[in-house]
Amino acid sequence: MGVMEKFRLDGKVAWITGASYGLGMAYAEAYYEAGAKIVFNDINPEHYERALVEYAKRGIPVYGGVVDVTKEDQVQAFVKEVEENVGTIDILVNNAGIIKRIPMVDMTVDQWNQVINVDLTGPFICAKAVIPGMIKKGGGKIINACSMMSEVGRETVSAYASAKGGLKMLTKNICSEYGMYNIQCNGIGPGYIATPQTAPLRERQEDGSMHPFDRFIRSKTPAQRWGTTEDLMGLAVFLASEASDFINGQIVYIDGGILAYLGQDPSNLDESKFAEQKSSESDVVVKD
Ligand code: NAP
Ligand code: GCO
Repeated sequence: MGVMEKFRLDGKVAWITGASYGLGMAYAEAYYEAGAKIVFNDINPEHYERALVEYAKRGIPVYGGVVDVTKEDQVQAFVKEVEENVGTIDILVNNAGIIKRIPMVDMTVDQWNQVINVDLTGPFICAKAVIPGMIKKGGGKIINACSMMSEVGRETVSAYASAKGGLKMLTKNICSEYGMYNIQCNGIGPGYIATPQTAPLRERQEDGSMHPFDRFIRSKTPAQRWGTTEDLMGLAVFLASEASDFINGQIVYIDGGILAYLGQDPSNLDESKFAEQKSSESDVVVKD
């Protein structure tokens, strides 16, 4: 097999959770281009229906369902349905996630639990559901949506960082426990990417000036820009393909260099150089 063939996903069944827009839809598009059959879910029926229209517009056949990743009965039933109608799931991307930006002392236990349930328990539930099929089939790929917050913290994201830190260790543990079955479990660790999840951090101020956090992130990123969903597609395909068969338990950071860089004084940035980085068109269409 030629080396580029190793990056193909022909005939593989790829399930990307929470892929109605944002990073999940970008992963689905990349996997389709690489030859995979696409399966996705979303918790919100309206977003799910709008995503079906968007996938059709892009010419991407999908199999999907309205499934809450925190509900094991829904997940187990969905995986059984996919196995009957599409085939055994070869690739699982635990992409679905939420964030609540609340100072820790003001956060309720319910708010904390909501974030932990989606961002950490959800990936556990989904991986638990697909691993038996992967073992029967002789192997598989599990890719967890980790984050800069799997490594560092910041104000107001205590639950999210705790979940993403836990997801880093869940990634290493699935690697440890199921690597013997030719299952590779790795994490993709995006930096700051322009999607609906980060839109509040990029909105222009009333006077048209940059959001302070936008200026901060650009001062911490050597490329002085936010990532785009397209930036992540190549790594997502690599981690889902045979090209990464001997990589296991790793979190691969794709952050434009943030984790390597001390950063510069935000006031040094020439604001005139920067247009507001908006989420992609499909994000806006699906996530009203
Ligand atoms: P996003 O725009 O907020 O999209 C999240 C997706 O997950 C939405 O489709 C959402 O559906 C779905 N979802 C939420 N809760 C769910 C549940 N219980 N069951 C099923 N689906 C659910 O997020 P994103 O920016 O694309 O990020 C995707 C993943 O990458 C997340 O895990 C995020 O933490 C991680 N990440 C993002 C960045 C970034 O800068 N954007 C960086 C690092 C890591 P609804 O909208 O219908 O609720
Ligand atoms: C935040 C952001 C981040 C990004 C991402 C960074 O509020 O700090 O939402 O958490 O989503 O996780 O890698």
